[in-house]
Amino acid sequence: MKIGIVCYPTFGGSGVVATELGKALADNGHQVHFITYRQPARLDFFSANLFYHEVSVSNYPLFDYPPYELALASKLVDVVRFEKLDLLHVHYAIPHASAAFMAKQILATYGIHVPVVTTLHGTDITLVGKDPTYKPVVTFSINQSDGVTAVSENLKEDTYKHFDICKDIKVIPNFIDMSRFSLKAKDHFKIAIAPNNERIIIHTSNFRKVKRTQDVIHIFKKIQQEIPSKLLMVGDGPDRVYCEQLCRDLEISENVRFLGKQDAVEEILSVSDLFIMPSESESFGLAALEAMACKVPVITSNAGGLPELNVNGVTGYMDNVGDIDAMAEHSIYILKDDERLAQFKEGALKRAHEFDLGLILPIYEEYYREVIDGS
Ligand code: GMT
Repeated sequence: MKIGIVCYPTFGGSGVVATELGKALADNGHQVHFITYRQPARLDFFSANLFYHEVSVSNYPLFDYPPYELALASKLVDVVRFEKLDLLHVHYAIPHASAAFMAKQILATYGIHVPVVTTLHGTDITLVGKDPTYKPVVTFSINQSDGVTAVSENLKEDTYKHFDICKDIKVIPNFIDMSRFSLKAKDHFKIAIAPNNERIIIHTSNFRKVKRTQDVIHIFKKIQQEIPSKLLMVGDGPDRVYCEQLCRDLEISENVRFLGKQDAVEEILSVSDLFIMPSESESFGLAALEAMACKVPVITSNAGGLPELNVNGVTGYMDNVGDIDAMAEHSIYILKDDERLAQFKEGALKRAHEFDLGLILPIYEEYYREVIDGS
């Protein structure tokens, strides 16, 4: 198949899923065309089946807001016509689904039909999408898509709850490339971070409000009162500065390292003992799956789709959003005993295998064929 992929080319979960999916499809012999405003992170190598088309938005003094959606729609028309794409797969509804709809209408005037699959990732539904500013367009463009997928049952339910949707939504969970995300021998990292064999706790995110990153700091404060430990905060975003200040206020700065955005996150996960994700809302929790694939148990909130990933008492624990005490207690319980920690590590890894790329890729391929045949 010749597939066009539209996504945010950033470190965000939807961009990571789109890029990894595109790479895997290309490895499987499909021709994959990424159409976005920047070369996606993790797509910095040559592959015969991978193509990148940049959307450039020309500015004009009249525009306070350059019209990206129009530039994207025009680019989609151009790429579909000249590359003869069989299907467009857009990740994150806003504004990709409506740009694809517009492109589809324009292509019809050339007698070209291209089916569109929209994948809902999370905040495009739970936060931004249901805002009245965007809701009518999001509803319309989901209903106009030829295929719609969501990354968890919970996100599917939320979509039906908050929008007037007449389409079937197929759940295809996030996946993990186990050959990349696996335990790496990085003992020298461990010695540098935890010279006295302290436990290493990790959080990775984009430090947005929805991630409740300050909860991570409060949980860690309680853990390190009981267990010698270090905290690694990976990623960057608006709340990082508040987290740094909080560490100073709680006088724990010497045990916390802010590492910023990291390409090889699997190497840092490989030396970690526990991952913390206290999110307010999380449609799936790809970062937690990445941790589990590196044999790291997870303490998460029970928000959104997290119960579809984290198995209480096996891969880690889930607690109510904001319940810092319970999250700290469960962390201490896992970390206190070497044998118990080893058991949770095995549990996390075993569960991660259930989301192996090799299992999920054929589901996407079959769904594409179904949509192409039915449209
Ligand atoms: O909010 C983020 O972390 C980024 C966001 C995105 O759409 O880029 O991630 C969402 O999509 C991921 C991939 O499908 C999911 O694993 C995340 O759970 C989801 N984030 C939220 O729902 C907050």
